[in-house]
Amino acid sequence: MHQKSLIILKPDAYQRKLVGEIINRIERKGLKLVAMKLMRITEELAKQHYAPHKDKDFFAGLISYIKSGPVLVLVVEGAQAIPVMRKLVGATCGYEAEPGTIRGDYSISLRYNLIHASDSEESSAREIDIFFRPEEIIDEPMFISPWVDQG
Ligand code: FUP
Repeated sequence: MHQKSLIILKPDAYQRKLVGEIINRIERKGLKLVAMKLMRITEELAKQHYAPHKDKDFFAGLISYIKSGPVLVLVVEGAQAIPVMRKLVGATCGYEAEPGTIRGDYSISLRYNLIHASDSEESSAREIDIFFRPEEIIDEPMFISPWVDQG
């Protein structure tokens, strides 16, 4: 199933110059980049994006972290893009994530875990809507598709 996933390369990914490395992994896997925005997340956007966590004890810390510096927000597309991205990203906690995953290779922290990836089709649609207007999502055929996402 063809899906879109909303990805955020968080302030630690930007500061640690891991943006290129992470995008490289996403492209190498076969997913397509269809939107991208380097920005600072405002308090309002942060609260909207993390609304499902609003009652958690880590909410305030999470909001201040995501606002603490520039982030790269992306939409990636491809076959099973949501579960594929979750696998590439690894477990929430950097010190528990498997080596070979983005968090497993580059994070040793629960909060500073480098990257967000949508966890369902419902959250993906909600999150894409927060950060992008429909006309900002690129719809461009990829001529290598038949070699990448058959079956
Ligand atoms: P994930 O889907 O793996 O990004 O993780 P969650 O949606 O469960 O949590 C969102 C973010 O909250 C995580 F990226 C890290 C942060 N978090 C904490 O800071 N403390 C916690 O105990 C759990 C999550």
